[in-house]
Amino acid sequence: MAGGGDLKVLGVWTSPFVIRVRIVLNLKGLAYEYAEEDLGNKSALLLGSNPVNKSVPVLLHGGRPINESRIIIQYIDEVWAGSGPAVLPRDPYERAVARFWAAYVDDKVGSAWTGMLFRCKSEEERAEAVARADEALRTLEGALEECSKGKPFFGGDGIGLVDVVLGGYLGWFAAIDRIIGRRLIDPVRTPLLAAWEQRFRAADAARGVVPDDVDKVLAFLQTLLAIGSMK
Ligand SMILES: N[C@@H](CCC(=O)N[C@@H](CS)C(=O)NCC(=O)O)C(=O)O
Ligand SMILES: *[C@@H]1O[C@H](CO)[C@@H](O)[C@H](O)[C@H]1NC(C)=O
Ligand SMILES: *[C@@H]1O[C@H](CO)[C@@H](O)[C@H](O)[C@H]1NC(C)=O
Ligand SMILES: *[C@@H]1O[C@H](CO)[C@@H](O)[C@H](O)[C@H]1NC(C)=O
Repeated sequence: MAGGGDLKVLGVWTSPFVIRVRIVLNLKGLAYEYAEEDLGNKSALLLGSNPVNKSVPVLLHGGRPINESRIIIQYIDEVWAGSGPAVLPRDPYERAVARFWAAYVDDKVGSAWTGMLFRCKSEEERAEAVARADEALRTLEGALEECSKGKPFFGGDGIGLVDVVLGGYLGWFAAIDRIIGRRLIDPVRTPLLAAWEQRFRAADAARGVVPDDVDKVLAFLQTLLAIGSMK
C-alpha cells in the first residue's frame, strides 16, 4: 500500500463517521494506523487534537489533526488526488450534487439514527424516528437513481462521497432491523438501495470496516447507552 506519510485515525469501530473515513483511506490504497478510542475515557491524544468537539474521527497526518469526517474525506481526496479513484467528482457541478446528498444523509439519516437508538425514551419516540428514517431512505432511493444513472453506486462506476457517507450507517441499520423486526432498507420499498447495500458491503474497501456482527453492535449499543454517549 502507498505510505502517504504517517497517517493515524482515532476512531470507534461502530461510528458511521469513522467508518466512512476508513473506507476512503482503503479506496485510496493508503496505509494508516488505527487507534480505537473509548468514548467513556477519551485519550489525551483525542482531547488534545480536537479539544472543541472531542469527537471521532480525527485523522492525524504527520502529527497534525484534521477533524470532522466529511472534511477529512475531502482532505484525503485533495492531498492524494493522484492516488486511487476520486471520491468527490472532478466536475464542480457533480461535486455540488454529491455534497448536497452527503449533507442530506447526515441531516436526515443521522438525526433519525440517533433518534432510533439513543434519544428515544419510549417505543413511540423510536417509531417516530423510524418513520423519519423511512422517509429519508425513500428520498435517497430517488437520489440513487438520479446520481448513479443506472451505474452501481451514487458515485457511478465506483464508490463516492454519498456512498461512503450512507454506507457508514449500514452496520447500525442491521442492528436497528433486529430491534424493530423489519428491514429499514427494505427490498420492496427501496429496491435500488437494497441492491446497492449488497454491492457496497461486498466492496473490498468496505469489507472488515462495515460491522457485520449484529450481536456485537447491539452489545456495543449498551455500553454507549451506559456512558450516555451520542445524546
Ligand atoms: N460531525 C462529526 C460527528 C462525529 C461524531 O458524532 N462522533 C461521535 C462518535 S459516533 C463522537 O465522537 N461522539 C463523542 C462522544 O460521544 O463523546 C463528524 O462527521 O465527524
Ligand atoms: C482511561 O484510559 C487510560 C489510558 O488512556 C487508562 O490508564 C485508565 O485506566 C482508563 N481509566 C478508566 C476508568 O478506564
Ligand atoms: C480541529 O479541531 C480543533 C478544535 O477541536 C481546532 O482547533 C483545529 O483547528 C481543528 N483542525 C482542523 C484541521 O480542522
Ligand atoms: C462540532 O460539534 C458541534 C456540536 O455538536 C456541531 O454543531 C458542529 O457541526 C461540529 N463541528 C464543528 C466543525 O464545529
